[in-house]
Amino acid sequence: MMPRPAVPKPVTAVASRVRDWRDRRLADPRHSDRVAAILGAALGISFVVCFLTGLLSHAIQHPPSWFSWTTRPAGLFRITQGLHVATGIATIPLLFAKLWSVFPRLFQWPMATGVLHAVERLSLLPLVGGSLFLLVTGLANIELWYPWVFFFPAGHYAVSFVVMGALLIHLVSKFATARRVLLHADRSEPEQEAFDQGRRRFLGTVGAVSAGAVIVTVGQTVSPLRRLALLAPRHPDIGVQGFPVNKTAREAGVTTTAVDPSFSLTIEAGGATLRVFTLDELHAMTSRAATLPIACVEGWSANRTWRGIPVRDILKQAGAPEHRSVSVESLQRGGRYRRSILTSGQIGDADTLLAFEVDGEPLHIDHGFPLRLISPARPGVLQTKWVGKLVVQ
Ligand SMILES: Nc1nc2c(c(=O)[nH]1)N[C@H]1C(S)=C(S)[C@@H](COP(=O)(O)O)O[C@H]1N2
Ligand SMILES: [Mo]
Repeated sequence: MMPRPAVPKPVTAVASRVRDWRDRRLADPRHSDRVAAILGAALGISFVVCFLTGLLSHAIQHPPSWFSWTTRPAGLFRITQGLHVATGIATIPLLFAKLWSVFPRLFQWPMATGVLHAVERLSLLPLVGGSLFLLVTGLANIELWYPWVFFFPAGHYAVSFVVMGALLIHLVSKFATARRVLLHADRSEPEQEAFDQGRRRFLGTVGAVSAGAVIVTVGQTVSPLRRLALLAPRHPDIGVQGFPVNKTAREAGVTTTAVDPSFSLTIEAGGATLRVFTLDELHAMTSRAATLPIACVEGWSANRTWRGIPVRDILKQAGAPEHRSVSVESLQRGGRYRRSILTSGQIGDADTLLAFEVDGEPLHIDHGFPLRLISPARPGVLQTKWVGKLVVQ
């Protein structure tokens, strides 16, 4: 039997033009396997650090029964959350560089060579889409801009798991190639020199943009760099009494209740009122000073010296049962951050205060006058302002 003549594949003019364009691009050092692998490794590190610090922040704010967060060192959350925001910001230029670098590879025919390859390629959708979502929502949150309907932390948290799942698939499928191109030269000697130069210039630029983006924002929490924090929306030393305010008394609707001369602090347990303290009674108790940061989840932090009464002393005077958690409630009527829970461990720390002074001055109403909670290593959102009630759980 005569062998059948090979039928030429119907490659259309467009398809072959696309293939030529792609091959030309892939010969450019900026689109090489090695650049993809190096950017991939950098992204892998920044994503994992960002994910772990994000998980930690979530666990501190919504502690599962097995989790208990420390109060020491007092600045620990400030560091982990600073890292979360800094790695997120560093990721933005890295991600765009990586997308631009690997973009020509999307134009591949056949689209997939098998089921596994198809899964790997499909996983790029949640990987890229989810990463962009995390970076855009994270950045908008830092700017206190909420152009969406969902609750930011819940959406940001849920999508991070989608991205981590897709990233795992991506890592497993690319690991062998990445390892090979990172360990071995991928050109012949004469070509290598020029190729390496192009590659280094590109990676150097991407690295510099990424580091630059961090430097102009990280001063919001690293004080020696505060003068460089050109793009940081919050400065640790700008605001009433020299530090930022996220929610003003007016926004919280407490401008009359907070200055009411009949203000008192109520301690409740088991549905009954244990004790009511007037401000004068509280001021007459032995106060304590502590230098502690307000460390907002948005990445800014400000270290200040607070004076107030340890929560554990107030509870003791009220005859409250010990070793319980306590709900700290604000005069603010609505809003998500009108209350926070202190764990018994946090209450046990003498520096967990209901503060009435900051840096030697009475608290400004925007910082929580007449009483605000301040406790070591807690996220800013849990440092409840305008405290009017403690409810023993
Ligand atoms: N009652 C109440 N307390 C609150 C908030 C709030 O919205 N309402 N915001 C919190 C947040 S997000 C932060 S970062 C700190 C900011 O404290 P500051 O304004 O004194 O800097 O207060 C916290 N306490
Ligand atoms: Mo905050």
